[in-house]
Amino acid sequence: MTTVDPLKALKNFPEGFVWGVATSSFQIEGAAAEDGKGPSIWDTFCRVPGAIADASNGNSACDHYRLWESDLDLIEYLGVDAYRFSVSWPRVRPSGSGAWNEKGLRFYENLVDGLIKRGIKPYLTLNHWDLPDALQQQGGWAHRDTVHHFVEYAQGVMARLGDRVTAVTTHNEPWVMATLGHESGIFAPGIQSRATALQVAHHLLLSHGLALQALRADGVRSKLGIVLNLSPMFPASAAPEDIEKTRYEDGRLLRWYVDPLFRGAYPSDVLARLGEDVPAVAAGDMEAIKTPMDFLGVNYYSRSVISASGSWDTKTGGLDVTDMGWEIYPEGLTELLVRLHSEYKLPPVYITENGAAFKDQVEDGRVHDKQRTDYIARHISAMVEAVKLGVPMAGYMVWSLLDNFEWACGYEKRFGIIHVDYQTQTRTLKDSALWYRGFLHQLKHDKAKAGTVHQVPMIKPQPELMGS
Ligand code: IFM
Repeated sequence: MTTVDPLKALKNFPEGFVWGVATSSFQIEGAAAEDGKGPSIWDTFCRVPGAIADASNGNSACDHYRLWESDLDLIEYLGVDAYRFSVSWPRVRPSGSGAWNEKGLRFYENLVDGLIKRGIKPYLTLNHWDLPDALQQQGGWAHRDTVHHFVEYAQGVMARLGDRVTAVTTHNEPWVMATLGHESGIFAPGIQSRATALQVAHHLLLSHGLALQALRADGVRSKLGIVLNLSPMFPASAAPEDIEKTRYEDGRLLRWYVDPLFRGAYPSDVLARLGEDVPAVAAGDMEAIKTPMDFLGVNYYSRSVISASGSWDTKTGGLDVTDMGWEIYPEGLTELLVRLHSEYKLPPVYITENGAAFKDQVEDGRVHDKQRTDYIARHISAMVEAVKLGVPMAGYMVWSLLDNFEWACGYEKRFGIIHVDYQTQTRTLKDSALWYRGFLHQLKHDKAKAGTVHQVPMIKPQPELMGS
């Protein structure tokens, strides 16, 4: 089992390195139609027969809309520096444009104030996929008007919260919204068209750049950036067609986003393969997309192995897999970060998501999720390697604080370091949460002696913090 020596690790961390936990609005809040919230594309998508593995929806989720204060107590108990959460656009502006919903804005204002009161830095994401359904009826992200609605939404939210929020992410994982939402159609809004997906990706990037410009013009002082889901890609074999497909997929996942953000251009090898699917780009768009960012967020879970025939059996790789079927490959995190650092001029980088789903069980009030603890520890080690190799790392956040609605998998997959009983809404800290707490505690406070984190004495769960 890989371990992290926190004191050695500490030496390698830049001043002000931020440790956190992450969630998103649709996955935890519930209260889907309460206090004036409008429907999002995910509320609609959940009604499509067969779209969600367990036929569930986000109506109740983790009931965080009501339980937010005790959830913040849990975050405080973990001893993290930061909490990454997202604002539900249809909760604060139900139709996407037009009237604002004061109750929705107040919810996030209370959340932010509650974090600050507990000494936790708010890291706010504006778009973690839950587009107002009213905007989808007008074409959604495929329509250029949505770009301008997003900029207005960003300005409205930040006019209210910008004086208190440490960092703002415009979009979480644009590749997922574009490709899974509009090309394979397995995510909301369930469209299947490569041309639409590429136009959506362009509009997401454009709205990111324009929002940064507008927020800076408004005097917002929070750090501004975007979050990308990235993974290193390997050809399944040395066959030329596998190598060529890998280059294309790498272009679609990584270079399609990172090149415009840092170089102001889409990758020419990908453009050359798109034929009529090349998106419409107006004069000035690429300059706007290249607007300098204060940080880049990277979500890392696994590697990808690409075969031209489309299928690759993870058993061939010989690596352990998570309950999502994703290979556990921490080295890929180091490889990815080092590659980004050598090919692009990076701002400070956060791992904004990293974690794993496993089949957890509550036994006598405990969840012994050794595999998740190991997963997290090994990925922190991999990040430490990247720090040593000069990558400008600024933070690390575990996905996720709570078990939650895992999109098309519904509630069947559990990513939380805190277990959620969806019948009673009881929270139980898993061993991984206690480990993370112990790790952070030792990292920050135990100056006496170095040792592996697995020697940190287990902290007893505190029942009063764990729901009833
Ligand atoms: O749950 C998701 C999250 O919403 C975005 N990144 C990946 C996670 C795990 O699939």
